Amino acid sequence: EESLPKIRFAEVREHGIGAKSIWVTRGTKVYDITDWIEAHPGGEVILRAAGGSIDPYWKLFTIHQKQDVYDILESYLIGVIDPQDLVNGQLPTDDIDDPFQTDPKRDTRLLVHSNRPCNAETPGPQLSAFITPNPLFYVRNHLWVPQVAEPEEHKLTIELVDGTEKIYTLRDLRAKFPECKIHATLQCSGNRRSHMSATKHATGLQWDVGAIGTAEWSGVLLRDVLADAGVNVNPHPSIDPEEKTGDVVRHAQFIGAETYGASIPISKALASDGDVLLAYSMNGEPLPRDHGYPLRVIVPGTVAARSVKWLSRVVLSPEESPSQWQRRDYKCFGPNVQAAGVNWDRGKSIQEMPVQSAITSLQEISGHVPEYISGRGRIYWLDDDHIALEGYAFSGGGREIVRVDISTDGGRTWQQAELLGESDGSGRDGKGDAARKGSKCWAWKRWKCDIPKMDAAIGGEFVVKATDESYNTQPESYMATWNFRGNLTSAWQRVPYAPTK
Ligand code: MTE
Ligand code: MO
Repeated sequence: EESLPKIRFAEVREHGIGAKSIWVTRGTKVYDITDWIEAHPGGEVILRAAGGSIDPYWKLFTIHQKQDVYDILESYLIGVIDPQDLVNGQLPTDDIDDPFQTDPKRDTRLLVHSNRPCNAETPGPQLSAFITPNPLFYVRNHLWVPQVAEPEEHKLTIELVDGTEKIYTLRDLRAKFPECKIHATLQCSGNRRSHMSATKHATGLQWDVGAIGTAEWSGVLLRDVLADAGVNVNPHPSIDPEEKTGDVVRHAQFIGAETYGASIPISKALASDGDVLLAYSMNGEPLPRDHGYPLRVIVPGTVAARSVKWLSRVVLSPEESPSQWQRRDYKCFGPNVQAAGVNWDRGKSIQEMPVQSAITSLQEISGHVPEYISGRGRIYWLDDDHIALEGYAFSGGGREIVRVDISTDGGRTWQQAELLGESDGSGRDGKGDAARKGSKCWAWKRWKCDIPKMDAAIGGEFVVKATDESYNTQPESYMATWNFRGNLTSAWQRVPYAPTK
């Protein structure tokens, strides 16, 4: 290192985006990554660090084994930062750009799991309405919140399979296509992970019951936009005998402005009852910045990881999105499989979700303040009185929830909860007429269960499970579907209670 050229940090700054050669620093070392970028075109997160330090970005990425990437980076080493620019042997922190510094302020009622990136869930009592209010809707960010200068000029690029591109501004989308509104529930694949983890630890954010929420989304149908861009939306291109190009489109990939990416099968994107939306508003307001302002995809009935926020690009491709979030994180392996040595390619990407249900509040009819429920083994002391349980139930693929069963004795005997709202399959709950007729059930069902005077002399467990219209239901044990990433926790939720103290 002694012999390496000393480079002033100001010179690194001159090698940002648009420069002939792109430099970055890691620690006090300087790398010229121009050739690396040429070999990895498109969406490279490392470009975010061009002309500065990659350190604040580095820990956010797991796509490669980190040691491999360190090794590659070492081959681009060109020098070290001149000691004149170091304080205590390090770059001063104000020289390091903080991508999170322009993140929005958040409602203090959200239960925060991490700040940078922001991951925060809706508290139980706030999950008790059909519509989750925007400021309380859970936030699941893998990276920072990108900034948008002129929202109406925000560009969406559609890349067709032959490589041609069509560009629409948000203004174009509003002007050219009919507006569509749907009620849809978004649920993170990690919702209730902490419950699974209590049995055997699973890595990831330890969400309780609040990584889920429902909103009325408005926007234009992706199907309409693709048709306008020249895609033969009917019949399905992969079975179209007229298909002339060599590459058959099988996936619609989505790329967010901060480089997050994911994809869905083309059949979902094009289905006339798929309702995949390019949404610009949430509950009648412009999308909040945390939820994708100014434009995001809403893929109803599908794991929320595919509803890409800050949407900037749609790529029609024979392949799934190459992102780590498509090819790695959002997959489930068997309970025997460990993280070490896993062959990610052998797992199927999560799309539609299994049946889910949860208790979100427990109230003594005698007038007690409803208390936030945690599934993590917290014990509730009951008076000898009537109890009301409330919660949600939801299934993937637009399958309507048809029944919710409640047990007060750990699962030996059951009674039926009352499903609230309309049950016409539109996803409505009787408020408003926004849902499209004939569309599937994209929203959760709220439920309530009054439990008559019970024998509070002995302790027990409240249990909830739900059944959807295909008679899919939930597994009894967490171990049966345990997976090391803690995805798709769907076992019966159990909330212990004990007799009055
Ligand atoms: N889109 C972008 N661009 N960046 C992200 O980090 N997170 C995904 C999805 N879309 C994400 C994204 C995941 S994993 C989830 S669960 C949902 O957004 C969360 O949406 P919300 O924050 O609006 O609740
Ligand atoms: Mo997620």
